[in-house]
Amino acid sequence: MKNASVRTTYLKEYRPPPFTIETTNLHFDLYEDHASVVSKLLFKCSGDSDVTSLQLHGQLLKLEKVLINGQLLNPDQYSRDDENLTIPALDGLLGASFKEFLFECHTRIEPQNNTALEGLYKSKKMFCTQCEAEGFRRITYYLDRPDVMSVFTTTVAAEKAKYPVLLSNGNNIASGDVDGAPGRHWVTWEDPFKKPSYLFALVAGDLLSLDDTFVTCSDREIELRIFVEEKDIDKCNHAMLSLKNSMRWDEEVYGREYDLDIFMIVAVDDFNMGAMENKGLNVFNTSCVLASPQTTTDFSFQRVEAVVAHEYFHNWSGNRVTCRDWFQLSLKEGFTVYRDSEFSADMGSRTVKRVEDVSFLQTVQFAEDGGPMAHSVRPDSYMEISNFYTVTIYEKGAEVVRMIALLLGPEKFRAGSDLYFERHDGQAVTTEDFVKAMEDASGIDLGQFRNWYYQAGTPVVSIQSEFDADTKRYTLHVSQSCPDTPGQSNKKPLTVPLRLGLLGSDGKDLPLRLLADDASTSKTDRVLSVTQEEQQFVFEGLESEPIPSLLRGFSAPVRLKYDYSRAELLFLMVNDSDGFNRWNASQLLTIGLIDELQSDLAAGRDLALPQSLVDAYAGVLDSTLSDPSVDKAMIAQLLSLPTIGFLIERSEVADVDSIHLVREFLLNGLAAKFYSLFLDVYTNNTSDAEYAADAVSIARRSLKNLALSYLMRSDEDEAVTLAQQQFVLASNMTDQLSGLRCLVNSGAATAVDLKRDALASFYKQWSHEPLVVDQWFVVQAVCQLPGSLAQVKQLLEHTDFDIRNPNKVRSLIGAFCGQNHIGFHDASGEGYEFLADQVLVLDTLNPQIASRLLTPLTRWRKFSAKRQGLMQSQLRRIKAQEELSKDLFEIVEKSTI
Ligand code: B3K
Ligand code: ZN
Repeated sequence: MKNASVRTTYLKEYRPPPFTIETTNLHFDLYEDHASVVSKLLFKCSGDSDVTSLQLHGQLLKLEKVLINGQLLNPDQYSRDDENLTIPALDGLLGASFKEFLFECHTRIEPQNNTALEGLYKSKKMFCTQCEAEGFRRITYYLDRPDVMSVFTTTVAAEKAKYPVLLSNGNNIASGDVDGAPGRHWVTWEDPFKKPSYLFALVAGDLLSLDDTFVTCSDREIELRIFVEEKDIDKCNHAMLSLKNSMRWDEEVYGREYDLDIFMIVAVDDFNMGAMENKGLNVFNTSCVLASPQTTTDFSFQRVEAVVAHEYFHNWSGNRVTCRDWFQLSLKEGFTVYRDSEFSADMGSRTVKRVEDVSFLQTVQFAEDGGPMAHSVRPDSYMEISNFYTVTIYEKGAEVVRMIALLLGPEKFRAGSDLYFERHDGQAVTTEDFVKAMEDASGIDLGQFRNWYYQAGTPVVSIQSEFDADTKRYTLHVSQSCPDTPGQSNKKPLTVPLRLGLLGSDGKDLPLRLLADDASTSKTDRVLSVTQEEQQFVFEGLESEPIPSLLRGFSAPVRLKYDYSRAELLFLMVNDSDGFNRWNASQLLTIGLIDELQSDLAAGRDLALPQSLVDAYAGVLDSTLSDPSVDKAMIAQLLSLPTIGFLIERSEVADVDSIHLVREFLLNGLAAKFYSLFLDVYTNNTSDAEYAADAVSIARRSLKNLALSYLMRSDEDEAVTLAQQQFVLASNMTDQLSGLRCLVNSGAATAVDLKRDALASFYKQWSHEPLVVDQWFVVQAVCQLPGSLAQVKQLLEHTDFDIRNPNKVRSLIGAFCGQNHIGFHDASGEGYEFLADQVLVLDTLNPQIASRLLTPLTRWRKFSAKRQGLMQSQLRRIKAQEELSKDLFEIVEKSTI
């Protein structure tokens, strides 16, 4: 598309559709060089609409014919452009007072040439679809908007030998051989639930399935089927177990029962994101379904569980109740991420899950909120909706729902979700409808709270404390503000739920008696509602000055400013009854130390390993070695320094080299100081038990492999040997890959040959497993030693690298630019130039992937003037191209100055 013709869509322009589509009847004939699609749509005029023209969405379609009520239209009775088919005078065709009509059109498409992976396309040998958000219009002409919900009947016909499995949404109601076409067969599927076109799906391929059943709370037996290529059939058990756990959890926690008689998942290799919740027929990236101990890391096992749950939960939060328009995307995504994160918390360690989610939010969403693409959870405008599947819509949206749950409490929140599902079942609604249901069911006013949906930017909450020994009163002075973001200034105050406790000198929680309260309260943990720009909370009855534990569990997605002393942080690390805040105290302590060391470095002073960090590590190591019952995943978190990505995000101006240097200094210092303790941790946590993906075993491996990474920082040959042995002897991918990662990142002279051999043997062992090859690319792309860009460029030429496959692009280019900060931000600017080159190539093939890949360049504001200049010049180089996709144009347009 010509850049100049890209239009912005505004929420304020929303109008209800002039027609509904009562029934949608589709017939697909799939061939190797094209697919023909016949669609028959029963349109009804909505309400008292007197619209007489029909405008349908459609892109890249070859139109063969159009009929209205069986009557063939002449080309002069309709018009077409790149985006629409318009029939200007329906009244002329149907008479003035028509109420409904049957629209039929015959189109052709070329799935085999569809590299954008939107609409109907081929992934290896199979046909599949991706229609959210606006992919259905690449299949046939339609009112491709989520507030048009229709009952779909779909027939798929194809060659039987190549495509024995033909699937679509709902129930299989008929099948047979195609008359007069030997070797071809067809299947008809009917979905009884009305749905928008974005939830349509079709799959045709040579697939096997793992089958199981689930008996619902009302005793209905549901057929569960996971379809994969034959070679992967032994890798579906974990996804199946995750699915059954999700189905049970949604019944128990939300009272939601599955509705159709069959639920299917299909795994495909080429997919733009993780998975898609099409009604009754979820399509998944293989990376989010397949799992086996030998080929899949613990991280991916957990991701499979989370994504299976997420897509399953959409059946209610998204499908039964869907979005009125795409500005409401967080209605389904924020709520569903909240649901899946609570599910994962219930399946594993709640505190560790919270730590992981908050770290991700603080690193990635805070960065988005502070950058040129900052937008609110319910945006007001977009150029390309695909660009709005963001961490703000998903993760901040989930935090907003989490705050509602906290403000309402569990019973009222459940009453609110029950009311929401009951009131809006079968409807396409707004975030406002969601909040209203929560208010109506709870009687709690969320008026001011709604600003969380409308205002972009990360609020800052600053707190100062004051103790008066005479009155025994402790006062918290709380203020809040929110920075300006593109197009939004002068933000209003928000309702910020501030969960907190106060610790006495014995480390115990003290009763929290607010001045206005009934003095008999013995609560030691409570949620304050901060609603004003400046506010005070006075606690009474305190014998001595307490230490506050603020924003427990990260009760609101804000930047909290409170001036803790180092001693207070060490005290909270040990004593806070809130596990999340124990971790947070350790992070705050380390961040303060890193800041100081960066100043030392800038001033040319020698760096010294801070004693408080040594003390903190000694305490944590001691607790894990002396008490085998501690949560090892939590210990691993406490022994990990903040990531470079996180440290960049929280810097005013990020000096990547200094951050990297200081971080390496600390890691090496801690590794040397605690070598023998890390060796004990490593040995104690090594096990030859059979692999299990349960929370305890995953935690044990995460701690063991963290210990190994510290050991590798020593110059000891012993450590290199340990990594080498683990790499060779590992019985699971988590351990094997950890061994490989340690060797690849080792600067030890003894490791040079070992790492080359290890990379070669790993590839040889796993070259037949695409998802493992992806990991092999990632390990090399994120290598922290000099020369990684040259290595990445070389790997672009590898036979297994395929720029058309999003997983490969993410594993090599995405991992280098997004995670290898020291490589990507090389002072020469070569990393930036490399990304711009790749994005331009990709934009002609797959615009969604191209625009997403560009994200690291849009973060230019965080860096020094020199780097800003280099990054900007690459963005401008992209913008200077005349024909960019809408996706890429929107990002460069908004992020260049
Ligand atoms: N709803 C899909 C995302 C679709 C993205 C389209 N560009 C997956 C999910 O969030 O569940
Ligand atoms: Zn989702």
